Amino acid sequence: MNTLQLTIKNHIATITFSRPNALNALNSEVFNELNLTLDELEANKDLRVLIFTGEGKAFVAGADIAEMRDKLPAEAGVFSKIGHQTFERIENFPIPVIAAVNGFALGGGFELALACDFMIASEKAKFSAPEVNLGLIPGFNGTQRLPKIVGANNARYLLYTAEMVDANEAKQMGLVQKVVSVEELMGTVNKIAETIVGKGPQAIKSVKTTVNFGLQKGHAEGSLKEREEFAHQFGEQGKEGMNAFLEKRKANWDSFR
Ligand code: CO8
Repeated sequence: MNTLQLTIKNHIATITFSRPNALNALNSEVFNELNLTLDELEANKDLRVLIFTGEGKAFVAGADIAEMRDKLPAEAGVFSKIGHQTFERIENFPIPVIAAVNGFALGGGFELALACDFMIASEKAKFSAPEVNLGLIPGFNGTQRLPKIVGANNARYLLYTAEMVDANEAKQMGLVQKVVSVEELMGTVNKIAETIVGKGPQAIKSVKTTVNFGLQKGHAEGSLKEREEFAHQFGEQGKEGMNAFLEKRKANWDSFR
């Protein structure tokens, strides 16, 4: 891979965007390599958590403006569709996906982080939807995901002004769940990932599916989905978890995926 690095350890995969000379901007090659990597990770049933981060001073500084500049409207539409499909894949990935935001998360990079399950940021992280500075609008579903996460008015404010907010402001808006020092970022994110790995793997997948289902379809359908998923947990894995509690021992999830 030319544009990203993959490491896998203890059921946790980490994808590092790695085009530091272009602040990890997303071009066609990145999307291609990202989708191939997601194919590989999806087939690996031992994985429990996926982490995204970036090399250097950016998480991802947006779509690659140099590649986008000469696109015709129809080509821009195709590029937007590739982004939509890829980020939907991330949003609905079968395991939790954490954005470890080390630096600039701008434009398409901000939209990528919005498609993750949650964000942990370093004090150096900066967030912005700067598309209107370029006479553009978000094209990877930022207009759709941002209002759901920070509320309509916060979203409108960020989308109209292109203001760059730091990690603490992002936390106040509910964009980011934790802010830590640069040195602590990957250690903290890995610890959170290990906490998730310690839970019932089918239950974690089921929580993710159920939350997304409700967000996409609304309360009534989400509620039915929860009932169905709740009942579904009463197989061997749920029994192991409840038995472990009653027997005062640690649950053994080794045989479950
Ligand atoms: N695309 C291409 N190259 C980039 C990008 C980018 N998004 N961001 C930075 N770079 C390049 C710079 O051109 C520079 O290259 P070079 O060294 O060859 O001149 C290199 O990265 C380093 O950047 P800077 O020298 O600018 O670094 P600074 O620390 O001075 O500034 C900033 C950092 C503030 C992050 C600045 O680089 C910047 O403003 N970048 C652009 C951010 C931006 O506008 N992003 C949004 C892009 S639009 C978008 O993402 C739309 C998504 C939806 C697309 C839908 C499909 C149609």
